[in-house]
Amino acid sequence: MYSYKVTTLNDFIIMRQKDFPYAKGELSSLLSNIGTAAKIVNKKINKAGLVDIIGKAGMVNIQGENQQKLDVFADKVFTDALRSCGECCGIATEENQNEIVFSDRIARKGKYIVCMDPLDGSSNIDYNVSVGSIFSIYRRKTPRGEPVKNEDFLQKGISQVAAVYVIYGSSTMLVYTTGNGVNGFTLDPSIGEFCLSHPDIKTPADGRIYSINEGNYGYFPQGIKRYIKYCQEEDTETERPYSSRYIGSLVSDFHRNLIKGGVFLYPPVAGMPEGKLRLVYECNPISLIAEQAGGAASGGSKRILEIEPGSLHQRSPLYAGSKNMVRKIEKFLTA
Ligand code: AHM
Ligand code: MG
Repeated sequence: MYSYKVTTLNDFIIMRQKDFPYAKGELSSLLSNIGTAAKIVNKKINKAGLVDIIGKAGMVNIQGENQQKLDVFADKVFTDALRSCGECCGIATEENQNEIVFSDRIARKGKYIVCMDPLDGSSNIDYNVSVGSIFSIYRRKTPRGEPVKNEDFLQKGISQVAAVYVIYGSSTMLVYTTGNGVNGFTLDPSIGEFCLSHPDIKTPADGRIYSINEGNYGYFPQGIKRYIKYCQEEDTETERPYSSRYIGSLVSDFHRNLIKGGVFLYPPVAGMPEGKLRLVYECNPISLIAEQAGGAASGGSKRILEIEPGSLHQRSPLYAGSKNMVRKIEKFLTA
């Protein structure tokens, strides 16, 4: 039943500012700007099929992938929002080879940098399947006033001050952490506000869902092949066989498992020895949210958040979700 006492994203962000007594509200303002831009992207996604926004944009991004019109749209909306909010001095995005350093007077003094995948799962857009947006926020390292450098964007995931994802699903949700637990907000289209719907999300330590593109089975490391067989075996005590669920949109697959319990896997595959997902703007923010919800995230042999990025678009295998499932995968990989 809908309660009329709603806590909007902005109310919540302001309430939580008390957790950071020395902060001056810049991060709050940045998060709130991401929320507003997400509403604009959401509106467009909702109209896909009716307006000229589905299909290829006719350009190829740095990953060599065909950009979709919505990729380009979402990238522009979030870039413009971050450029103009005054708190962000530069961004890295899946759609650009190099970081973008904001040069105007106010942005130059911004405290934060943002790494983002503006529209994740874009191969699903044309078919009305859920997609998402992912953000990883860091404090700048270069002194304020000076243009930020590549090193500012190559910080370990552990240094993130906040991580956010937006899921454009059967409803639209924004989930974020500032290192103090994870909270989820559902967009109420009737008032145009993200409202607190999933306070203090905790993911089950054990789950019964494994999410992986099994079409690539032949290429998986032996440990992952053995883990999949383990998931499929019958065992009453551990309630196996587990269920296999794979949408092909990281945010959606991860979000379902976060709430229900489960694990998302993207291991190395043919032609992609480090897997497909990008460390800086996909694996790191998802991993911070997983850990803050009591789950875990591993690259196989190392905690994702402790990997030192060498380049902006570097890839990493990702095993993220319920803690005991992630630990089990690590054991299979080292056995
Ligand atoms: P994208 O950032 O180009 O959209 O690619 C990332 C997506 C993830 O959302 C998803 O987990 C993965 O690619 C699916 O890949 P595959 O089709 O190989 O299973
Ligand atoms: Mg992506």
